[in-house]
Amino acid sequence: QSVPASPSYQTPAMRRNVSAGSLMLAAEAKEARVRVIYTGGTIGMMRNERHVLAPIPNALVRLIRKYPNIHDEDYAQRHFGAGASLAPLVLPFVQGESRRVIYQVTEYSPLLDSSNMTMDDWARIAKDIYQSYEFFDGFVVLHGTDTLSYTASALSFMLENLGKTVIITGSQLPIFETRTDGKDNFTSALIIAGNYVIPEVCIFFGNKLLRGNRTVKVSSNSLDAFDSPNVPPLAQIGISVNVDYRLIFRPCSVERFCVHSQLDENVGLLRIFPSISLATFRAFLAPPMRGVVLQSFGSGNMPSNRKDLIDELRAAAERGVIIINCTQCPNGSVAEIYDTGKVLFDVGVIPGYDMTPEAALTKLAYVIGKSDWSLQVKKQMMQANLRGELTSVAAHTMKDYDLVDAVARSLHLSSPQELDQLGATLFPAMINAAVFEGDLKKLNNLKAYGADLSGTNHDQRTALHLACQLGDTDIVRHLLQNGVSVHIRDLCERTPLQEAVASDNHEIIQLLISCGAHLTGSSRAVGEQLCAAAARGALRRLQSFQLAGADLCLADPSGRTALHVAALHGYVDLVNYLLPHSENGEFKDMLG
Ligand code: ASN
Repeated sequence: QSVPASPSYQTPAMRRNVSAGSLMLAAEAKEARVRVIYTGGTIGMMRNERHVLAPIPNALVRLIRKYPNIHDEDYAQRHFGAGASLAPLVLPFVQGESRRVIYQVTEYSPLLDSSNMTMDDWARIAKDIYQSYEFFDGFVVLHGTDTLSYTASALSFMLENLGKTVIITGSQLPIFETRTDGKDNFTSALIIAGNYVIPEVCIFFGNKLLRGNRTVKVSSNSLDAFDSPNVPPLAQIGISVNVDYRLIFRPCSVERFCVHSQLDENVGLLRIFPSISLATFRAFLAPPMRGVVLQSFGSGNMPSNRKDLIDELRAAAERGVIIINCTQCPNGSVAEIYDTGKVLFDVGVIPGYDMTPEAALTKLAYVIGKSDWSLQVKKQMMQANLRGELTSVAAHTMKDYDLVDAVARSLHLSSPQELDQLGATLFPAMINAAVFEGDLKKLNNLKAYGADLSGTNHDQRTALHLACQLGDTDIVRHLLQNGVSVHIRDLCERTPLQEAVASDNHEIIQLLISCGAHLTGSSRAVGEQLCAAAARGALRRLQSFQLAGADLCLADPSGRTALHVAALHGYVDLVNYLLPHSENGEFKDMLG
C-alpha cells in the first residue's frame, strides 16, 4: 500500500509536486518522519501454492497496522483521524529516544526477491529518496537480503552529499512468522533513521548498524546474516542504541544532496582460480567490458608465471578497461608484498585496498558512468575513499582520545562508559569554546584529538548552531567543510538554518542552503513567523526566510499571510516586496 509523502513543511516547488491526495501531518513537536521504501524480500513473503516463499503485495502494511508494537493506532487516530487507511503509521514512543517516529510506506510493484533486482531498481530507489528528501528526516529501505550489500554499496555512491540517514534492512524469516527477525530489524531501523543523523547508507541487521558499502552477506541461514569485516559497526543495539560517531563518514564538500543514477552495466567480477584458462580470461575482458574487479589470492596475488594472463590484463588496461585488484579473502587488504602481486601493479591494475567485491563492482559502475570524468580521473576516484568504502595506506590515524584519557586519569575514571561520558561532555564544551573564540586552529586540534565536530551538547545543539547564531561565516564554512550536519535539531527543534534566519545573516543562510539545509517545522509555524516579521516591518527577516526557501504566501493558524499583516500596518516597502512573490495571484485575490 503506498501512501503519498506528507511533508511537515513544503517549499513552493514541493507544493506544486505533491499530489492532491497528500496528507498534511499535524505539526507536532518531537516527531520524526521516516519514509519506508518497500522493495520486496523475505520480510514480506509468504509460502505460495508451490510451497516456496514469494512476496505478497499489499500484505505488509495491513499486517503492521495490527501490530501494537510497530504501530500505535490510538496516536494515529488522534492525529490523523479514525480509519484513515492512507494515514501514516506511528511507531509507539520508545523510552530513551527523543522523537516518536511517524512513517509512511511506499510499496513497489512488483515486489521483488532481491535476486531479481537490477541497476534500474537501484536508480528507482535513489530517485525516490531524492524526490522526497526534504519531506523526511530519514529513510528505511526494506529489501531482500540476497543482494542487499550490492544495493547498499551502489546507493552509497549514487546518493551524493547525503546528509540524512538511509538504512536498508530486511529479514531472514518473514514478518508474518512468530519467530521472525523482521520486526526487530524494521523497528530498530525506524528508530535510528528517525532519531540519529548518520549521513550514510547503512545496513541494519542482527542488532548492528553497518556501513552499507563495507558489508557482505555472510550467512544464508543465520539471523546475523551481515558483517562488515574490515570496519567495526557504526552502532550496536542492546538495551539502548550506541552510535560510535567517530566512525561516521561525513561528506565534506559544501554541496547539496543529489543523485547520480547513470551506472555503467559493463562491469564484472572475475575470480581467479588455479589453472584458469586463457579462453575464459580473454572472453571476460573482451569488449564491451569497461571495468573489472579482479578477485585475486591473499594480499592481491596472481599466478605471475602465467604470462598469457598477464599479457591479457596489460592489453585490457591499455584499451582503457579499469581493472581493480581486490582480495578473495573476506578480511584484509591488497598490498604490494609478493612478487605475485607486484606483477599486477606493473601492468596497470589498480589496488582496491580492502574494498568488498560488492563495493568495488558498484563503485566501478558509478565511476565509469560519470561521463564528464576522464579515464585518468576515473582511475584516481577508484583509489580514493569516496564514501568510507576503503582504507588506503595513507589513512588518517587519529590521536584517539588521548585528551580524554589524560583527563580521565586525573579524575580516576577508567571504565569505557565513564570515558565515553567524559568525551561526550568535554568535547562539545571545548568545541563550543573554540567556536565562541572563532579559533579555527583549536577546532582542528580538537578534531585531531578525536572530537566529533558534529557532537551535540546537553541541549542537543551542535557547534554549527552556535556559529550560525554568532554569525561567524568562517567558522560555519569550516564546520561544513568538516562534514558537520546541517540537519541536527536541538532540544527546541531549531536547526542551524533557523539560527541563521534569526540573525538575518544572508551569507550563512546561503552557505547552509548550498549544503542541503532546508526549513523544517509546520507550514503554519513558518507562516506565523512571517506574519510576526511583517508586524515588525522587518523586511530583512522576510528576505532571510525567502533565501532559506520559505514560501512567502504561507499563512499563520488564523489564515493571515505576511502580506495581510504588512498591509494592515501600512508597511509599503514590505507590501511591494511581498506582492511579486505571490505565486498565482493568491495574494492579489485576497487583497482584491
Ligand atoms: N531471497 C530473499 C531475497 O533476497 C532472501 C531474503 O530476503 N532473506 O529477497
